[in-house]
Amino acid sequence: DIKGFAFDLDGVITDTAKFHTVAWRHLAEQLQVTWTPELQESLKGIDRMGSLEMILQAGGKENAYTQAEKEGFAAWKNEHYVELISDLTPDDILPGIAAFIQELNDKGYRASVASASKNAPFILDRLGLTDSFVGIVDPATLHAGKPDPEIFVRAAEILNLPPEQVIGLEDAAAGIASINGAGEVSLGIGDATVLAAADLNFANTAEVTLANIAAKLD
Ligand code: B16
Ligand code: MG
Repeated sequence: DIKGFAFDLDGVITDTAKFHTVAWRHLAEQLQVTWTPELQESLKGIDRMGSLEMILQAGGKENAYTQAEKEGFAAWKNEHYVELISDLTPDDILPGIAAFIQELNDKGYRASVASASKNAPFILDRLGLTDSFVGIVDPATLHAGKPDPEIFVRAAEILNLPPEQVIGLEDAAAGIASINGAGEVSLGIGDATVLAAADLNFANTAEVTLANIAAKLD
């Protein structure tokens, strides 16, 4: 029986991807790396330094900068990003997700957050959701980010549940791979061809309810 839910943040609880895109794209332009929709999609769920490496690689510049320069670029992107997310309010929670989290809280399901974002506590606070979760995995303590299973393994530990009693919710292929590797039930939100590895697929967040999940689990 399912007793808990591990939530990705960006793309599941709120659409911060658009702000990541603005900030990364600005940096890419400064570095003369061409921005493409494929590059944009591939950054979903990937941690900050990993995202920067993918951008540099896309432009053939993976060996062009020192580690200190790369850390400077990542910090510059994050400053821009934090500026963009500082206006978030509870109205920025994706459709249906506030009601779903309320439903989980009311019915005694436990929920945790498995986000690659070091800004996750700030974002949850802006959205008024901090108290809805048992806990948040601190991505700074991970050995490997998504698609490695570690972050979703830790999210189940926070819930104090075995993985098979946990559903992981994700919008990114890297995240679905992490959930599957952790032995949890994977619920993909978005394009079912991109998220073909998910156990359950939902086209958008508005469809995510306990009743719809139960219907698909049969
Ligand atoms: P930060 P998620 C991920 O969030 C984003 O999808 C990804 O684009 C971003 O690079 C990553 O967080 C790190 O974010 O720079 O704020 O630490 O989807 O795992 O909730
Ligand atoms: Mg995501």
